[in-house]
Amino acid sequence: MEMNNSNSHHSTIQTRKLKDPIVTNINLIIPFFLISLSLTSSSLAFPKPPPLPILPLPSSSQLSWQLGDMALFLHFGTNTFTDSEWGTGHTNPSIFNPKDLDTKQWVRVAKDAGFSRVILTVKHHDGFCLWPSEYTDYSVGSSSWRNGSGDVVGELANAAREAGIGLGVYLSPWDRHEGCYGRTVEYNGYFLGQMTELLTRYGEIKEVWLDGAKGEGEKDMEYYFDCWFSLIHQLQPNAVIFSDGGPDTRWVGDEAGVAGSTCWSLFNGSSAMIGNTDYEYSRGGDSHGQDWIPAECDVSIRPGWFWHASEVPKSAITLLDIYYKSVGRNCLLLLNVPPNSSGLISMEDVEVLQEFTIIRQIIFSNNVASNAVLAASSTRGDSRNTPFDVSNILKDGIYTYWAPEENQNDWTIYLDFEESIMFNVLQIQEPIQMGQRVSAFHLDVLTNKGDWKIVVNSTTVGYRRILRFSTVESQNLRFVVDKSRADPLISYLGFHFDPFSPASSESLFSDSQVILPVSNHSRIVSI
Ligand code: FUL
Repeated sequence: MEMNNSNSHHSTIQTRKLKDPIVTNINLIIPFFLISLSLTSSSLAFPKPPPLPILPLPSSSQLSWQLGDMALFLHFGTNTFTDSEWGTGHTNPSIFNPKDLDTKQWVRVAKDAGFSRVILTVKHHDGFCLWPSEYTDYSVGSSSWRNGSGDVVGELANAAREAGIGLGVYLSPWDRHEGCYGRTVEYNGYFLGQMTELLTRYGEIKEVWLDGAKGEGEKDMEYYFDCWFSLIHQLQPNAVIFSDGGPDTRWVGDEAGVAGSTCWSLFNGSSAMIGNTDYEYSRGGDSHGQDWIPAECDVSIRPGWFWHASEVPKSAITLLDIYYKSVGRNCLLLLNVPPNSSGLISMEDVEVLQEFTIIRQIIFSNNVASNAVLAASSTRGDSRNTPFDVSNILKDGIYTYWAPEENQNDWTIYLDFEESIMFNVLQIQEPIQMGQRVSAFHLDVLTNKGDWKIVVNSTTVGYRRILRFSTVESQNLRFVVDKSRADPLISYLGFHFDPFSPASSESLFSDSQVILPVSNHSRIVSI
């Protein structure tokens, strides 16, 4: 019945159309009108979609790693009690007895100083395990600490979870204690057995740190890296794997915490040899790299990686310099702060970290551009409701950004501070979820004579780029992208004043720059 009705209705309309030419025309005009109306309203109501991302892109675990900025490294084990760096693997495990061990203190220190995760040497090269592994008796289980019933990894995992910060494990492939080290199949089995314990007993693990170090003349053997990587990703899908060449984060190539002043997260993982790093390639990455493997900068707060009574921590100003050269160069800073033989982070280290935190807050909590009047050379989907407006560059985070219109030959952001303002630090962020793009940029200021003068120029940006230069006092500025792998996207511009860094240290100002002579140039050297 219904089918019939609809058929007859359909034929009625057709008949009418044929009979009456005016009705026929209206029937043609109305749909056309409706279509054009809907097209007009769609272009008014809907913004232009985001630009296409450019490959390679970070995974979600790489993004969360990078957004964390800093991680705290904890070197701890029998070496802490023997005043050594590379234990022989034959120290009596009973020596391990940190009477006041308090992992909550470690985590508190990390959190208060702005570290997003802690990474513990659960087994260093000497083979001593900080958890009771079923595959060896060379562990806390044989120590005098808590009569052999303790588990440092378990305690740290609980403390980190309670505090809401991530946990990572350093499990050394090179093992100077384990008897089967050197017998490839057997040792790979042992290593994977231990890895499985670590990745299944302690909740979420955010990072697995695979150290490529091995002493000269040690037993030769092959590590089954592909097998290790697959197992780790299978058991802990949110973990990043660190090694000399990735797969998720790469070693920067030095132990000073310093990245190249050009630093791409792009890299070719297949050309990196674990245990045989090409230092130049690692510190700078590769603008043509096929893989997203950002660099991690490891460095110790003290001369050694393990705690030694005779050593003292670096100053907060030195840490700030390292911060500029790691976090400020698109990397994660992995700062080692080794617990002492009581099982606590020493007070002198805590004090330095507190100072480091305060000076970062003083410098970076104030963006002197926050009230600037902004303009851009162009804006994608140029209309009032474009989501890519230049005002995004003053909003925190990478998920809002300025995008220029396509096919431009000028990519410039203009800032008018409305009064002369003093600054000596520029901070830039790219929305790296869309790929790393910028490969050259510069900052100009407008002089009293009305011409533009360059303050600083540089190369890559990435997640975060921070540049220091001599103090500039200016009202009008322009930030210019000179070269980019695709239309440049800028999510943040910060102008800050750093009164702490020494004014004229060559090592501090390694980015090429031209210094502008400024009026009323004043500089606070220390407070
Ligand atoms: C190196 C190791 O040999 C050091 O002892 C330390 O663990 C450092 C982070 O990595 O390769």
